[in-house]
Amino acid sequence: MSIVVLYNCPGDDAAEVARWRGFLAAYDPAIDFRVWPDTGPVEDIDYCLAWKSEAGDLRRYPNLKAIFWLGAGVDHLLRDPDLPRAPLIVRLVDPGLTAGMTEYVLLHVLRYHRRTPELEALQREGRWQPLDFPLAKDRRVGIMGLGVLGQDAAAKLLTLGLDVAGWSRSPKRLDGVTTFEGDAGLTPFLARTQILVCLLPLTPGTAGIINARTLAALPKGACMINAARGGHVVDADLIAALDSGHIAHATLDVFHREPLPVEHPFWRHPRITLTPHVASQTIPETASQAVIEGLKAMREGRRPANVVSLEKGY
Ligand code: NDP
Ligand code: OXD
Repeated sequence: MSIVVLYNCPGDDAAEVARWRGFLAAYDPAIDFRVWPDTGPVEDIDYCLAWKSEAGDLRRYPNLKAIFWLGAGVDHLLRDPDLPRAPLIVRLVDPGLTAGMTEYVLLHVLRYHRRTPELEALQREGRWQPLDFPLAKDRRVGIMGLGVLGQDAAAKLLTLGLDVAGWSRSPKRLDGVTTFEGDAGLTPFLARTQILVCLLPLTPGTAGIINARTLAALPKGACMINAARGGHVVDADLIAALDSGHIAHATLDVFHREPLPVEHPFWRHPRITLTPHVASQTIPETASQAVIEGLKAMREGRRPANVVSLEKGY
């Protein structure tokens, strides 16, 4: 039976839409692929591919069976007070997205391990001053969030010989990784972490988790990388910790408001490296394969992988 799929990603350009259309047509040429806001009769829509869809829009489709969210983090979607409860929500888990994030984490962890921000500051001053760095085995990296992205980053960091720990909600056993869990595990995890990487989902339990108290629990001179969501960080607390020298440097890819307002102090802080939410990206070539696997499962009456738990919020 043919299906109707609505592509609902406001702001995507025509080339991006054409790539998605092409990949879905290659899977099943009979798919009726519609592009929001040209939905046609709303009762027709079986599945929605969505990213940053307008609040309230997704409840307009009474026969929607699943929402395929074209990103890993569903915080934007779950904030919609009118989100329909009936359709399954499937988040994006795809090798392209994972590889992009792991590249970002490796890039910035190595940058801190090899003290590159300090070398760059010396260059600006025209000073030739070699700096020591420890063996990788003596550099302690800590990843908040040991899910799909955290686990892949941890595995690749281990191949560089770094000392890797991770923190999650439920206990984990991962070869070579020192693991901590739950509220009780947070302080000991932070106490041993020289380079902190945040890869948590944004939920009521993780909002503001990088704050004065948790930053103070890191050793003096620690660096941090936030590639998850801006809502994890209390901005004023981070600036205070950087200004006091307790935190040496921060790399931030995500912000409370995006684009980051021009007047925000992060833009000009000498010890912040800022990137415009590009740690990883949804690339249709690989992401469409994940969506197609989900569509196949639904059409065959199976539960797709990576269904979001509304209870957990991720
Ligand atoms: P997963 O759902 O696979 O993993 C989430 C991890 O966080 C799990 O280990 C989970 O623990 C842990 N966690 C959740 N809540 C808590 C808590 N209260 N305390 C401790 N640990 C907790 O997510 P992904 O790895 O796929 O993605 C992580 C996030 O990365 C996304 O939600 C998104 O916000 C962000 N992201 C950012 C991108 C960017 O370009 N900047 C790109 C892609 C994603 P447990 O294992 O016990 O459930
Ligand atoms: C995501 C993102 O959640 O790109 O996938 O931020």
